[in-house]
Amino acid sequence: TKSLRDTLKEVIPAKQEQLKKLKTEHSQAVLGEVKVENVIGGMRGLKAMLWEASVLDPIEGIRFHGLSIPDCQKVLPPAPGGKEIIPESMLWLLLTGQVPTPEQTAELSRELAEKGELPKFVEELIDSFPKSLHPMTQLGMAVAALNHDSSFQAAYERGMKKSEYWTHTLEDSINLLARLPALAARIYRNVYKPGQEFPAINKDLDLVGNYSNLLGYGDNHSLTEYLRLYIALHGDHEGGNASAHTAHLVGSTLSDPYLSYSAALFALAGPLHGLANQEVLRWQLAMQKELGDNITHEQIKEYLWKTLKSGQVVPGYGHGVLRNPDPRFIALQEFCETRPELKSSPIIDLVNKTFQVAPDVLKEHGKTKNPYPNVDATSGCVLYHYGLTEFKYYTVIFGVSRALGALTQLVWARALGLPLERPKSLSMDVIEKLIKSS
Ligand code: CMX
Repeated sequence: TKSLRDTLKEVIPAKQEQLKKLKTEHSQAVLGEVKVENVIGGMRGLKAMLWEASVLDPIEGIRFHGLSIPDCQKVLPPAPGGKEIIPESMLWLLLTGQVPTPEQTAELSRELAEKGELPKFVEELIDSFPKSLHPMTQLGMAVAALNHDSSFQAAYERGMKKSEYWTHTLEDSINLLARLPALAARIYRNVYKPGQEFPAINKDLDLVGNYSNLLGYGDNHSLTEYLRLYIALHGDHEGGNASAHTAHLVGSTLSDPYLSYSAALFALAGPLHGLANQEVLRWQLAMQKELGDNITHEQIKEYLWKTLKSGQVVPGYGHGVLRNPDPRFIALQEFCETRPELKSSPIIDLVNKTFQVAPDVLKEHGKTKNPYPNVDATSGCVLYHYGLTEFKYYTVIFGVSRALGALTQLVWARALGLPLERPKSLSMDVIEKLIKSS
């Protein structure tokens, strides 16, 4: 079977050629216009980044190299004994644009497991953090510290050729992905289950199999399968979202993948982005507490209005690009449908009921461009049902996942020789001048 590296070596030249052609033949072609609303509106809608692995359609949702989520669920190999997509097969697809065989997937799982141990000083660093330090802060700091062993940085210091950038970026990316489960699980154990013995990494298990084991949930097959699906699905959501964009920006300075992804994690830690799944759960539990059992649609509607009238957003609803229910939300809902224990779960029931009411309320409220749920509307609630109730930790799981897409792009950005990112900024005075003179 062909290795990941050899597959990449094969697919990179065609992409380099494609970029060269765009540069030489079409560099002056117009892709859109820049309006004042783009500049003052967080660059929404501005087509300004190259991102290879996935493209987000406002109506259809995400496609990974052209494959929709249901397509991926059909063709990407699961873990042995499992049914759900796993991060390894998603990573292979994101990196190469090809669907891996089960053997290639298993080989990648093994490589990740073999590289999964943490350096001693990183273990000690994590152990030294106060338990009260937010798990995302811990994750970002520990990922940055892994750059101690960066292959990219060492090769850069030695004076590597530009054509070697991508191989060292890949090397670091694989090492980082391999170490994320032990790193993220250590944070969980230290903060929430101190004093328990850490199991060793099992070389025969897939990445999430090991992650679940290290977290202490290895014997919960349903939760492990859910984590596989969730982490694979969440891996990439094109380039403009704050975490992916941050990794891309920082990587464009030739910071190594550890530093680039560490920066991305701090963008993910914001409540409008990755922290939303924790916010959703907090909000749904508060609703449950206030309204008690057998909540009616009418009561949820009132609760939604109360949230909106107090000036807060409804967490888990709306999106910067999507204008339809998020297909990742739908995929997680379908997962819940297949599991009797989730079908009868009060918190999942509340998520479903909220979904039946919230879009109409948000439409009537009239502010958000997208009144439908995003993936976070349910992701944390499933974890909660399975007993992973420490919701400050949820963004860390998102952080393990988003590494797939952000690191893939770093490999492609270096393989394609993309330059330092440096958009032009304008002051309001200059904008007014430009308007007057146009
Ligand atoms: N509830 C109430 N109001 C909302 C809303 C929601 N769920 N979503 C958007 N709005 C409001 C915005 O706050 C904005 O109001 P102002 O004009 O007063 O500033 C207005 O509607 C227009 O916003 P928009 O263009 O529809 O949405 P944005 O692209 O600005 O923001 C997002 C997108 C996700 C930050 C926003 O919808 C939101 O805050 N949602 C709740 C938090 C959430 O679920 N985040 C997770 C997103 C997925 C992820 O990145 O992980």
